[in-house]
Amino acid sequence: MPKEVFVEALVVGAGFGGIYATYSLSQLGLHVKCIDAAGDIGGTWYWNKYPGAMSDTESYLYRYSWDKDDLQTYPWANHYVYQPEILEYLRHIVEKHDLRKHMEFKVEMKSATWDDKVGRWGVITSKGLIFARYLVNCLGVLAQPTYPEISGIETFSGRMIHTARWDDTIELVGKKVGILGNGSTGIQVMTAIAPIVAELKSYQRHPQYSVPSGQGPVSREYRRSINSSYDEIWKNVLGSAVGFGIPEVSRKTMEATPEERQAAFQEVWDRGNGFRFMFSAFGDLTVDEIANEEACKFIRGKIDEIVTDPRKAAILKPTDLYARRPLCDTGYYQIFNRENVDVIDIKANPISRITEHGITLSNGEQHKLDIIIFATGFDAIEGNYQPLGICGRNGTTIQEHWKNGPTAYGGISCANFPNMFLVSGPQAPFANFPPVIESEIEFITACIEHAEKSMHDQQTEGKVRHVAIEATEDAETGWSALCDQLVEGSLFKKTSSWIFGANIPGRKPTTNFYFGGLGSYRTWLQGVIADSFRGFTFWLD
Ligand code: NA7
Repeated sequence: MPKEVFVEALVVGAGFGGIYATYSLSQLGLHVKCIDAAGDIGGTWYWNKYPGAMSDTESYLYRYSWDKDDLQTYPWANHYVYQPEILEYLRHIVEKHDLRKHMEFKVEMKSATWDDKVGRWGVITSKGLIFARYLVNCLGVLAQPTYPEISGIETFSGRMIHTARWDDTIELVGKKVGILGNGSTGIQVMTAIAPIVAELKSYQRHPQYSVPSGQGPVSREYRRSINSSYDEIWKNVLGSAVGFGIPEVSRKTMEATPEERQAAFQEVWDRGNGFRFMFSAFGDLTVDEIANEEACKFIRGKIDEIVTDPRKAAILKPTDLYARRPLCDTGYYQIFNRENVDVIDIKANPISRITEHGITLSNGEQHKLDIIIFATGFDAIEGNYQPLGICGRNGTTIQEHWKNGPTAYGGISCANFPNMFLVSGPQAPFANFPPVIESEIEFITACIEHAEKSMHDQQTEGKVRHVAIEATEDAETGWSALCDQLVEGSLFKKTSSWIFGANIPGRKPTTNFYFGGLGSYRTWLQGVIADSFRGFTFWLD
């Protein structure tokens, strides 16, 4: 990369969002550059290459909806796609649409400063300076891994590795492995490695509710039926709340008889998928504690049926609400029937320290380990922006702007950060990410198209040189208040997880998502466009 580069749009990040943003903005005829700190495309799926990494959105939806021809022809073998298949798919899209020419890797954005006088961003990267009229941040939702603070961690003589920084050269066969973290990531990696390691110990803080994913090969007939109804499928997904292609019912749990309830839970358990279990049997599991407890009882019953050792089963059974990101698995509880797999309740018996040879618990028990895996999650959304020096109008930094918690109008734009857009930023819909990302990028493209047109129209009359589009403070505050209001009554608010930033010690939990549903969000976006980009100012100098 030359020391100074001038482009019209800079896309930061080359994952699902960055690839589509690069495509969409280059379709407008803009000079676009896309950079990523990673060595290649993939975003989340570039980094999260731990054993067993799999999307838990069904394969037919874990792709772009806009390439209709590709939807019909691109192969997928199973109901869920594993990480290498997702990377292969994204590479295929990039090659097919000749997007690599816009992309450069191992280029990290360090800071970005808006210059009002020339109407553009000056972005300092690890490889030089890029000037861009538009800055489109596609930094991902879960990109900053978090590590636990445990005394003695630096003394461990074995290998320590975070799942989001996996190294393919790590040798697991026949090793004694300890793992911290049993969220989506932890349960995937444990299920994958249990058969090959000598010992696997899960140091578990909160047990999790998980249901079968329904993974397995797809038949030709199934594929044919999906292909023949793809338009209808996407129409339903884009109009739904969670965007997972599942029925979203309103039936109330306690209005069903105990037998009907059992049958309804059994049906979604058999079909598979975490979101199906949470939203397709009954419509009130996430808002009614009594209903929620019925689902909890059902899953606890399954754990008792699956796990033969009552000690392990007791540790694996959650007692709190079923109100975190719903998990699904390909045989997670089953691995605890293996003699080489154990679960340790570190709430009852905390880790006292990591030593040279392994982990010591508070009761003095010592576990010899060769490898410690951290599946301990991420500093979600905000965490991606905190290390960056993003400075908007009048020297406002993003950290100052978000001192009371991260906000963005429509999840997309911040007041005083002109011509800057966020994809999967704070307060975007809590729904299946690919269709959320597509919706955001299509809206951002519409904003930029409008801004460009306004600028060019005026330029021909010799009136202006620059354009800047940004959310008003009122619009951003209003959106944030709406997000707070929408999450009221949700049981998700009563559990601690990354969804509210509650996994970061010392951070005040905030509403990081719009809980109004994908369909309503898309209707809102269309309304904003129809209403002459309500809530945005177009500043022409
Ligand atoms: P999650 O869902 O944030 O899970 C992190 C796990 O790590 C969870 O089990 C945590 O326990 C555990 N954790 C975190 N810190 C510690 C410490 N200090 N000690 C012990 N255990 C700890 O991250 P994932 O990567 O699994 O999933 C993130 C998202 O990726 C997921 O929701 C999907 O959207 C895809 P806790 O439950 O907090 O007690």
